[in-house]
Amino acid sequence: MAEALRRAAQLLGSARRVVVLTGAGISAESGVPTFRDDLTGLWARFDAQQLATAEAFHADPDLVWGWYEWRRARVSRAEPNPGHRAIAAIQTRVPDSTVITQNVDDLHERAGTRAPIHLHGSLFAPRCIAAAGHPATFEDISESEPGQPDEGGRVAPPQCTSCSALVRPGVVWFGEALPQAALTAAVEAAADCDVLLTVGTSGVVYPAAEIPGIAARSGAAVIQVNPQPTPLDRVCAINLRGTAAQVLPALVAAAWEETDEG
Ligand code: BJW
Repeated sequence: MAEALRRAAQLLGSARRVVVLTGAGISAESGVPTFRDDLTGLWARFDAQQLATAEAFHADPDLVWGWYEWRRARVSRAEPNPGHRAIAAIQTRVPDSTVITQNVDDLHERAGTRAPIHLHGSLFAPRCIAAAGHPATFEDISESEPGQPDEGGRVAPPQCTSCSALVRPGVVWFGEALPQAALTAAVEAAADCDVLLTVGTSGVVYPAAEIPGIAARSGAAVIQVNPQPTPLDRVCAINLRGTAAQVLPALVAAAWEETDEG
């Protein structure tokens, strides 16, 4: 690990364009459950097909909206961890860097990252189901309600005040297109970077999972931070097996200590 960290730090410290791609693992140490990890994963307790699809929302809007309200409340109480802060520090050190996240939380922003690209939308940007991309105008009563939504509790979604249609979570469900501008910007950044750092993603959900391969085929060094092996291992020049909050601060410290000394 020490030698792999040193090599990764050399690559990062000398890069002029860096892309960081994150998944649920970056927020795990902030107390936000991942999707697929045993025991802690959100989908160990809930059936994804039951909750994270447009079909599920149409079949049972209260159940699905309640699940997202529970997650929104949980994320609001969470704080960025040292991994999020190390990524913000990379952006400070390398101004021409891009942070791409599959996460629907706002922990990168709260750690100081400028304009992360959200490939899968946001828990904080609900929209009206009537028209794609139409932001919802609705009275958000959840902040004024006593208590927090329960895990698995049902909450009726609000209605759009301008057209009366139901309001839905502003996230990308399976079978839905990713926001085109976000995906284009992510692919362009990956094709034009020196180093791509992939952190805390299982690499099984497409098209996000293609992004490290795009960078590798364009000549970038791909570095992965994940305690577990993933299908992305084969496109990675370096695999750092550890958690984001442990590995990333050490990587950033080593990257710029070496550059400053050299
Ligand atoms: C740590 C750690 C620590 C733990 N530190 N690490 C090509 C091939 C096959 C299938 C497809 C394909 N292209 C498209 C598809 C279909 C589908 C897909 O990918 N299916 C596969 C699952 C088979 N993709 C889609 O449907 C996408 N849409 C699409 O392609 O549309 C096409 C279209 C075009 C035009 C018109 C219409 C359609 C949409 C995908 C949307 C994904 N949405 C979700 C839910 C978002 C809402 C919500 O939050 O509820 O996004 S699914 C879920 O998975 C969520 C995540 O962003 C995403 C990725 O998960 P992630 O982040 O990797 O988390 P985990 O839990 O899987 O992994 C955590 C990792 O962290 C693990 O590796 C741990 O080891 C690690 N870890 N602790 C560091 N402390």
